[in-house]
Amino acid sequence: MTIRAVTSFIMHVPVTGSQIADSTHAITHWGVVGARAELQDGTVGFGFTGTHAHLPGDRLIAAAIDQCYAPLLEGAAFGHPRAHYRALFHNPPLQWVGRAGVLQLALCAVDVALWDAYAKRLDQPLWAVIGGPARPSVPAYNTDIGWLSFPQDQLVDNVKRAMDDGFTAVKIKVGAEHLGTDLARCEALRAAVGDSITVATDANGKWDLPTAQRFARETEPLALFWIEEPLWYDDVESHHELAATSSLPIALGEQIYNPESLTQFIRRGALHFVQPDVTRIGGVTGFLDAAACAQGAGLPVAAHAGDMSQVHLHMACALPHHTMLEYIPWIAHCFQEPATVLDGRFIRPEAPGASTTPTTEAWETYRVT
Ligand code: 0YR
Ligand code: MG
Repeated sequence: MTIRAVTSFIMHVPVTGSQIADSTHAITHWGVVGARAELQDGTVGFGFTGTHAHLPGDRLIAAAIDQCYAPLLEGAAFGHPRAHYRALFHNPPLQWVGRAGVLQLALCAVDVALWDAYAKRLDQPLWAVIGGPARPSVPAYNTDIGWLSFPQDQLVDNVKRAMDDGFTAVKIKVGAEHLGTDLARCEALRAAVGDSITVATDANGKWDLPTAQRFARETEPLALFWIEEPLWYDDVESHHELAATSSLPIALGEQIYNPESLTQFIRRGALHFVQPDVTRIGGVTGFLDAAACAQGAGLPVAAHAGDMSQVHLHMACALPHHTMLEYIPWIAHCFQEPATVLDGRFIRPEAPGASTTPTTEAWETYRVT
């Protein structure tokens, strides 16, 4: 069985409303930049990375798929996705310009496409191929209600509406221009919804150490579930210092490109909730390695949804130490098997593959070149 063709695609899908913002980014569309891998027997696998729909950057990722990875796969025997990953990652000229950034995002898309094809050929959902199920459904937390661009009243209303829909966990963005704004929003939310709801917070890498320490100290009575990316993404020592001086758990991982970098944070006790993302840390292959590192350290995994949880739902169904999974509904309708939440829980997917096959309609509506 050989790999017949690997080709790139770019889709730009509108976000809820017309624009949303966190502390660092304001976006109008989610970029689904991916690889389509076709095997000799007609099996087609899809995989993608997630971007902020910046077309010049997306074109670089697509070019890396078409020009760097496709030539190494086309005509080759279709093997285990892990073996392909190893060969593509350690290809000497690509390793020189890769390991992170554009090339790594491209490789992630390719890896997921190969896992999708692999699972389809076994006629099993991906969670079964990687050793699941560990659970019949997965608790969801809603991020789409809590953007920093929402005024405080709207934020509180959104969370109440999410609770009416069955969510018992949410994440709100922090990292406003003034810390007082963040504190007021967190206090208002806790006062409005009571103690029963899980409230996580996400600063998207905005703060310095003293600001994060003050946030942690002043929100202590609010029993927040975690602070995500309080500090610059690569700064292990400052996260270590924050962990050592505050009781607020730290979550991070969405900006990390490989399991080894993640392990630096784990070794230093610099995080509590591990948030790898198939779209950045090395596809399904890198994610499974990262999850094993977390398991060895006794830490829970809570995947970041660069894939809007299409693929991560399979990870969460298969891994016993995966905790709640991020819910952002922007691109679910683009796939033949959309990641679906009912009563606050993701339903287990059942179709063969990684739930990454786009519908014909999405393919025709959202593709850009
Ligand atoms: C929007 N989730 C995140 C989005 C999201 C970002 O900029 O990309 O907020 O990926 O941090 O936890
Ligand atoms: Mg985040």
